[in-house]
Amino acid sequence: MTEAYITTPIYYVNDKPHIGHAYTTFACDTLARFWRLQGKNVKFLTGTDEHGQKVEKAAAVASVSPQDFVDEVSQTFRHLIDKMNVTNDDFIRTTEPRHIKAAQALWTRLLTNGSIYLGEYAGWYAVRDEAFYAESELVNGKAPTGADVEWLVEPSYFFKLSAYQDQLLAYYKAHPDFIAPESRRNEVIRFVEGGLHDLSVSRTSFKWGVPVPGDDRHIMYVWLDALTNYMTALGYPDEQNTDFKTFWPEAVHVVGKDILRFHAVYWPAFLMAADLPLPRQIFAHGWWTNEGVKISKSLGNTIDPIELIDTFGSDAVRYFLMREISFGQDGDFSRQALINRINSDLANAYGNLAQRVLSFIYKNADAIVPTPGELTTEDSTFLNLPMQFLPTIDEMQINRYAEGVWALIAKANQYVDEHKPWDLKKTDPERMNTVLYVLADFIRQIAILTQPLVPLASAKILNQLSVPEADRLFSCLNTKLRPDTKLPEPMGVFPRI
Ligand code: ME8
Repeated sequence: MTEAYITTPIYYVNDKPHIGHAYTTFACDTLARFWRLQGKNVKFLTGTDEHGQKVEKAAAVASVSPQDFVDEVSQTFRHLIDKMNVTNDDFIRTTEPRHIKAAQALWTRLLTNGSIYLGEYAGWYAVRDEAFYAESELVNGKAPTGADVEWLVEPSYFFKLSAYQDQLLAYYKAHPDFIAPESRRNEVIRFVEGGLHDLSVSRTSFKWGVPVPGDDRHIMYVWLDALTNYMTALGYPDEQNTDFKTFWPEAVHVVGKDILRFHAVYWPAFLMAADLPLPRQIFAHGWWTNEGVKISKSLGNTIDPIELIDTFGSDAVRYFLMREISFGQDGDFSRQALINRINSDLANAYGNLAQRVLSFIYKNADAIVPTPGELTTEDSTFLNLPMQFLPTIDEMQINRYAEGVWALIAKANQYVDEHKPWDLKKTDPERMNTVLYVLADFIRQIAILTQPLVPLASAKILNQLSVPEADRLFSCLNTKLRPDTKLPEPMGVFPRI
């Protein structure tokens, strides 16, 4: 059995989840489900990033301790994944002892082998914002927020990032799939070719973080802390842990394009310095806008995924997000586009196919899978289509997979229209049984294929066809629906909006 390890970014808990978070998590869940159906041994991780100044500030604004604050907001992310019907194997929080241990172990390793050194960080600092600003960010000698700035020098640990330029470039070259899609890979290469500076990896100006081992005036830079989560969940620092040995080299980190640099430059450099294996791939997806406008809290146009799921159901929201844009590209969210997809692809195409065939069988074939007569060449060719489709998601193109499956659904609706079981009922009941059998078995295969994209509805359809749980893997596509199987009363699975 082959292994796969897929991760979402761990989300900041300074604010409530929005559609962008749901998007990445849906994509990872769809891939995790797909790989499991292929028979792979999958581990799927998501979680929350709970340290850093932003969180500390948000807690202060809410007048609660940072720990109480993160305990509460982290729950909203857990609540979201329950609503989304996500199949993660673990949920990590960076405030957990297992993670603090892992982050400190990585730090100690980097310090011991000379990859981290103590130096000084100098920059423009705004006390009001508790933030450093680059010279180029200042506006008329003030912070972009309008706060007064002072030149501040504070002790800081640095990671020797500058030493990894050649090694990183050589690695990208030797592993062309390490960063995907290709356009993003090229951006990263250009960035690294431009030269790398050592990276400040500790802070003394605020407290909410993982203490630096042996020097607790400092806390670890939140990204060094956060990136380690992917290994924590596999048992790191115990490198002999079976999960770590099995899954770590298979890691695929799915991230938004905003945080690609942290994952494709800093993270591999940290791992190289620590002499640890690198993940298999960093995949950066695109950015959603809302009705053409950038999504931001200050514009007040964030989209609440919980509200969408409560209104339309998790399958519909997932399907729309996966189908609407090609994975890697930017996309625009509009409620009307979502409703259009639900009505055309889910209700009219898929739902209608299942409903009209299954209720016809229920009413006109004694609610049992009919026994087919001899299949015509046309029947066999049709019934072989899903099998020949060979489920694959190449280059993470989930939308292409969805298009392929929906093309099969269109063929099935065409087959119903051409073979008109309702007419055959009067003229040729034996032929009607064959046509119904062929359709029922076709729908069984479709429902196996749609499981990663609309998991709840697919399960309902497979239940309505009395397909046992054990017979729902992709390897079961070429088995046959057993004639004479008793079928329950069918129910519609996709309401029209
Ligand atoms: O960056 N379109 O957390 P974060 C698409 N804690 N995806 C979007 C999106 C949008 N408009 N907005 C957000 C962090 N996302 C760090 C990560 S990982 C070790 C630490 C998604 O809460 C996308 O996946 O800001 C993006 O990368 C992520 O949310 C950022 O989440």
